[in-house]
Amino acid sequence: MSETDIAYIQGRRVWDSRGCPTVEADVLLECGAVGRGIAPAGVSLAAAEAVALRDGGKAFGGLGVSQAVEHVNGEIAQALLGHDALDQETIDRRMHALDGTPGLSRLGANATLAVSIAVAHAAAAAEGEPLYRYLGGAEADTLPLPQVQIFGGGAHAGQRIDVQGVLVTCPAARSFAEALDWSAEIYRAAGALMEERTGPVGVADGGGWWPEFDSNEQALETTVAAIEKAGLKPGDEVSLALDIAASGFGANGHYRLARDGRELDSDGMIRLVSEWIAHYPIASIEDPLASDDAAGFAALTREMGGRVQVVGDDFLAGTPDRIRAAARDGAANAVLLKPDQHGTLSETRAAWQAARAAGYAGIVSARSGESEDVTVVHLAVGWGVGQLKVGGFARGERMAKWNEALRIEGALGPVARFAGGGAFGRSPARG
Ligand code: 2PG
Ligand code: MG
Repeated sequence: MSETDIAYIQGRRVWDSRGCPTVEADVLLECGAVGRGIAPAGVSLAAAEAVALRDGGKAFGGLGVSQAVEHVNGEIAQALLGHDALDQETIDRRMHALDGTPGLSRLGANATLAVSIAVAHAAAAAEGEPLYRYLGGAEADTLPLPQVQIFGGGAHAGQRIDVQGVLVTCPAARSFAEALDWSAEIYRAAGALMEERTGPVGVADGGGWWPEFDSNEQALETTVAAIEKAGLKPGDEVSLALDIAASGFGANGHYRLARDGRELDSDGMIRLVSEWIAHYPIASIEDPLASDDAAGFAALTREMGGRVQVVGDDFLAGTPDRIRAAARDGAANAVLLKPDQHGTLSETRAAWQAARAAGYAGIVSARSGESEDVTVVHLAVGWGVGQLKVGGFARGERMAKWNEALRIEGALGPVARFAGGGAFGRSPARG
């Protein structure tokens, strides 16, 4: 028996930022070190994602997690007790083998992810290191470029506008802290602009302001106005990053914009996004086409990928096979990494390795349903991913993560670097 063997695992039901049930796991090691993980939950479900286990039935809209929690306390605990927490890969593989399905649907990816995260934290605690250092060693010195949501939209805001998130990113800032200072001023300015226009304004699921707009373009214009109102220069200092999440309003080459009733085919969607890129200081576009539109992704990336980062979220589902296939077609140049799409940290890391090998940039992302768990920040720094997206500049589950990144920057002190604009994905220039 070793000091870092798992001695005890405790699962329980806790609640996420939307008030929905989710799975928490605590892992205790023989040496007394403990770690905790909480599974997040999103709404944009890519076909290839790992599957969270929900109880169904009437209670909590069918979103209960009692079976997933039972699996943590039963089968998973039994299979992992006595195993070395320092060997994350073996532990994650064991959970997969125990589950027996490709998407972890039997045990629940919410159960396995909570345990996987808890194991990593317990192992780091046993080593006496913060998680980012445990994962990345002394090389883990780079704070990611943040994408901060100014307006929510799409499924995070009752489809009030089609675009799921209008975000800002500050590549010209000199540090992570400065990028957050700028984002905070822009967020405040956007709130003041909305208050002038429509009176008191609420926030959407990801912490961005509620998008009380008549068109997607108004949201983009207001964000540019907020950057200026904050005394910053759109384009030079601050750029827009859009999560279009086009699978929310399109499939089979057909897109329907709910706001203005426009119906577009894939080419029309590419034209619309290209116009936005021409008119607004956009540096990054995520899921500009539906996840089934690989040809559209390739065409848009050929056209625009030298100028902007083209991010595959639902399109790539963070899976190595899809990343490699997309890279062969030249579709997208960056991948969003959401640990719950994989169900274990080892698979999330494998996805990032596949992305890097294919020349893609990466963005570690929280989900729209979140908690006080700050693990994603440590993954971004520990794996040197370069970009981080955890939502807006409000709500505790968002601020917990921004604040954790500030703590890491402070702890690194003079050796801390800031990824800045070098973190963006770019396709090779054509011709
Ligand atoms: C996304 C995420 C985070 P969700 O699409 O990038 O904003 O949304 O977690 O709802 O899938
Ligand atoms: Mg997305």
